[in-house]
Amino acid sequence: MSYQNILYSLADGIARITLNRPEKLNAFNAAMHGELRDALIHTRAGKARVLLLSGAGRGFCAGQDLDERDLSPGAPAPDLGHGLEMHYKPLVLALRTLPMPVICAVNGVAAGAGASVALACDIVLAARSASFIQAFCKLGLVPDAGSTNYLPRLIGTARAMGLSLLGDKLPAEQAEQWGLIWKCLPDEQLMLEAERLALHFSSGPTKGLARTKQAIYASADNTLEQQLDLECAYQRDIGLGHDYREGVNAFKEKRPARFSGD
Ligand code: LHQ
Repeated sequence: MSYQNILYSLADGIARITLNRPEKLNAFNAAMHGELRDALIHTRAGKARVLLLSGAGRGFCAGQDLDERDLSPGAPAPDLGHGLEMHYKPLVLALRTLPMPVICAVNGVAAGAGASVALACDIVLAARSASFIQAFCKLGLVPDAGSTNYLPRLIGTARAMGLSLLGDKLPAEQAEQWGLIWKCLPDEQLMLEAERLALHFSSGPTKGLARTKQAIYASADNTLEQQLDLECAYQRDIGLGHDYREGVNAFKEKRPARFSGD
């Protein structure tokens, strides 16, 4: 597979996607969206057990490529909703529903929809020099690609509102302190830790981990009773598979488990 706007590989259960337009801080254009869609389909259909997403160069992603649209006087009014429907909504849903852990290594600034896409991932690591910017308000826009869902849930209304209405830069260290991301790491350790986690998940109980992320995301909309029912259904399903049996037997035999992912 050869792509122009991303780097992609799938080996030993680890799928890696690197946004690769470093001269534009990896801003999304239509071509990159097409390639991401294709790579995610391949990841889902292939033998991947974890996905690692990161960016090339000094930025993670500066959001929508602002050069892609002609907004000069006289140019036709754009339908921004169409772009969201066509590109961002499928991307966010593909990441959220991928049946495996998705790690995001935020190597530099994540702005606008770039921040949203990072926060759509299951485990977000960030370099100490990275930052998150809800840049939308600077363009007169509403936060999109899921930001209005993630931010209040992760950090509460007051902080979500402040970040979204002001567009201030949130340094990675503060993002970790606020609970927006999993971990902030020294720059030189970011990819080492991301790769360590990817390796860990590549031999993990993938089906159980996929159900775990599904259950946690579903909890935002469910009552306690609905969530108890969901846990019951998922656990019943998982209990029929190989990995539960292997996990318990490995525990009893005092050896590391050899999970197959089923
Ligand atoms: C860029 C971009 C960029 C193009 C940096 N596009 N070139 C929107 C509309 C439609 C529908 C769907 O949804 C959305 C969602 C959104 O994502 S809206 C938000 C769009 N993003 C932004 O508003 C962020 C714009 N970028 C910035 O504010 C800065 O570049 C940040 C704060 C990210 C980084 O600042 P610096 O580190 O100072 O870098 P820089 O500004 O010098 O950027 C480096 C280059 O990248 C530069 O090009 P140049 O040729 O001058 O070296 C920028 O023009 C280019 N670039 N972001 N989004």
